[in-house]
Amino acid sequence: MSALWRIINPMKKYSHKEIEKKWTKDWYDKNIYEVDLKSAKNPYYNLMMFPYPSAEGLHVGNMYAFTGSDVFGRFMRMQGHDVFEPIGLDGFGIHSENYAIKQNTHPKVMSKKTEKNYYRQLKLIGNSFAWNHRLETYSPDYYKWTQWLFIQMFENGLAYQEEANVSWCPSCKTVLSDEQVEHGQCERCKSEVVQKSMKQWFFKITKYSNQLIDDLDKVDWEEKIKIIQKNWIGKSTGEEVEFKLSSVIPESKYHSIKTYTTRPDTIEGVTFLVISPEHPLVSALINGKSILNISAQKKQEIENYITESTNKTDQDRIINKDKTGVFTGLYAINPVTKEKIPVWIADYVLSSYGTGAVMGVPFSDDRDKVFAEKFNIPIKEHGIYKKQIGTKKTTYKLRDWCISRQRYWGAPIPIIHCKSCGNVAVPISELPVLLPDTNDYLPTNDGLSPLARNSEFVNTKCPKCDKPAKRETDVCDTFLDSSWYYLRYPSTDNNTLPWSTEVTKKWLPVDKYIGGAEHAVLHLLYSRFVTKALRDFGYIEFDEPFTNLRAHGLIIKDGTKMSKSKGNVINPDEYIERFGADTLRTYLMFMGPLSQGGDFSDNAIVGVNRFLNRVWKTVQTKTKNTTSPQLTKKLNWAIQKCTDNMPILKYNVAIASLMGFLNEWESDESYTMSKQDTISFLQLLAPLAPFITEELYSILEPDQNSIHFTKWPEYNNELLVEKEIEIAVQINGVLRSTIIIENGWSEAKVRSLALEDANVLKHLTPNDIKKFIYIKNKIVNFVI
Ligand code: ANZ
Ligand code: ZN
Repeated sequence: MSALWRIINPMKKYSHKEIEKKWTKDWYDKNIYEVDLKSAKNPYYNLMMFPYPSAEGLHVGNMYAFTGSDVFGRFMRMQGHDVFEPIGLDGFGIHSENYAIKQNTHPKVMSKKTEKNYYRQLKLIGNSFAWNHRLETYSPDYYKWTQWLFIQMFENGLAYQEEANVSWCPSCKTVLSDEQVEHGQCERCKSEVVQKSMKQWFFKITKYSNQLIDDLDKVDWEEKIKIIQKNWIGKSTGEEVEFKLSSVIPESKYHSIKTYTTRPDTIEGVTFLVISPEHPLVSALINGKSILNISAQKKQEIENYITESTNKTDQDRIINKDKTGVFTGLYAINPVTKEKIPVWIADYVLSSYGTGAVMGVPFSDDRDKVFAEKFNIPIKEHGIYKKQIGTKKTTYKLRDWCISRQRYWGAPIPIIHCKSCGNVAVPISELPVLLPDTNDYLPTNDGLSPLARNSEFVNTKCPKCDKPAKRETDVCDTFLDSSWYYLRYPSTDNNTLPWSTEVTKKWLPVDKYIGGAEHAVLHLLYSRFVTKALRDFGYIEFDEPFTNLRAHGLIIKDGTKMSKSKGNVINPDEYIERFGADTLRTYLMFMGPLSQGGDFSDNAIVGVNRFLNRVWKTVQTKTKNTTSPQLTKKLNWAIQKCTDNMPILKYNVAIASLMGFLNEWESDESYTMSKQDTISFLQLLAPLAPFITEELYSILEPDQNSIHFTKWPEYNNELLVEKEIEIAVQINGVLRSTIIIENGWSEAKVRSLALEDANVLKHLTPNDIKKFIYIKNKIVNFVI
């Protein structure tokens, strides 16, 4: 930089407010982050999991995920990709509606408020979003296509209505899908759910059980998420083994009971059978006339037991340690030992799994053992039976996706019930079926959606026969809204189709997906299913929506996960106001690898702010005509560190190297950098701190465009001679940080670097140090 420039422009103080405002405006005025979706040569679809904020706004934990995804997108852009980074709002559903109800505000009004605040906050953090493509799931332009998707499922035989045992949340006053029940509680409100038999809409996700397991091999996902999903689908291979009843039930078709077992070799140890309370044989027993001579007392006993167990959730029934049950009075014959064995009803056997009947082997199976011991059933040692006795069978734990909700705030299910034609889909040309604008939206306990009270909505004509008919009044599960949004983003301008063929071919599947691991069996499973179904219907050509998935860690505050329910949320607005988005972003990314999350602390953010202030000053005062030879190697080292660690989301290591470099640059008054080298340094920092780097770049290169579209610097392998080492820093034996040192550094140098580390300073003040232990090139431990 010429001395002349310095004279004309005396250095100003680093004013994050001024800079961030200026560049936000500049970027959006020029639309620099909008990609030309049709002509882009090197498309890269960088997506963050769909946010569902409430009107309270985003907290720092949310910002952490958004920033993590954006830093990656910015890095890829500087690698020469045309990065498409869309954003939108998942605002239909119980989470938004519950909040609106709590605030006594109509969900529609509340959602407008949420939307405004949410986009305002998102603009502040400087993500390179393609704002022109944003979408909101409650907008009729969007849910029209959600309804279209429902109809595709219906017409292709993947959506059906059936009376079934489902989980009901008494607080949300709606049914839930299996995936929304966690440890017997509603995923949203944490109330205990109850079981109810209700007529509901289901999607046949079970048709894809096998593919959903096998295709996990095709995607680059974290192993931990793949395992959770595989276990949820729960593939099991075994045999169906039939047991004849010792006396035939004349009036029923039941001459035998079919069990499902993964251990047919234990057949010699079977001393009883158990059927689930929902097994059809049970109702035959209670309702049949001349069935054996079952006493009225026995019947009553059985009926009581059924009532007792229908209130329990499946999860309760499996984990319940105290086994309960009732003897039926029936006996069956063990086909191998020919022994007569009692048939029991017990709810630790689930009706929805296998055949709903189990052969009891108390000698080998723990559950059976507990049961046999409680009810004095013999426990028989057995050998290994080698011959095949049953028929081979594969079963899955996964059940069909219950999609209907008895709530207001969702996309109405586009079905019309006609007395003569049955269930008829609303014609596509009549979509969307608009959610009526009404003040009568509160959920009730009667199992009906509030829409059922709206006769204007309910009464319609059958599209087939034109006779009076009634609309379906349940709405779609919010997870249906989010199961396909990534398909819509590149095509938000298409009014006639949910997505355009060419653009979809070019941009999908999503290249990088970053989000929370808590959706392993919810959103991530549903989206995969929907994608496979749409491929089979012929609408898309790929069968996995997310090629590469990485989960981010959680932000901890005061020892627990930052969340609204814990009451420990930090509003990013204050920090952005005080320190700027660049500082907040860089600080969040410095806490640790993105996969690990971190512990939020005020002291540490101050340290990062100081770093950016030093960047501001040093870049402007020490950029001259040439680079001091002492800095060349160090800069090369920082380029290598950033280049290698950005793609694996270890931004913390990248930042540590930039801090290391800056230390070196400042360490001697005479050290200077050439303009080109300073720009390289700024480029490395650009994805993390997009505003300050843009400002400094514009000072150095007033005639150039944005730094964010420059080509990432390259490092020279030959200069990487000095080996640098990552070492752990402990305080009282607890890992607090990682620093990068160079081979051969003195103990004193290592110690002083460790004491500059923000994460270390969070946990000690130098005066507290009692002892310093350094194991060369491995570990630093401060005893305090
Ligand atoms: C006899 C036996 C002996 C079993 C033994 C296991 C061990 P996975 O592996 O999860 O598929 N089972 C079958 N249907 C059931 C149902 N509807 N509800 C509850 N339990 C059921 O488990 C299959 C095993 O779980 C089956 O194999 C059956 O018990 C039980 F030493 O049969 B086994
Ligand atoms: Zn009709």
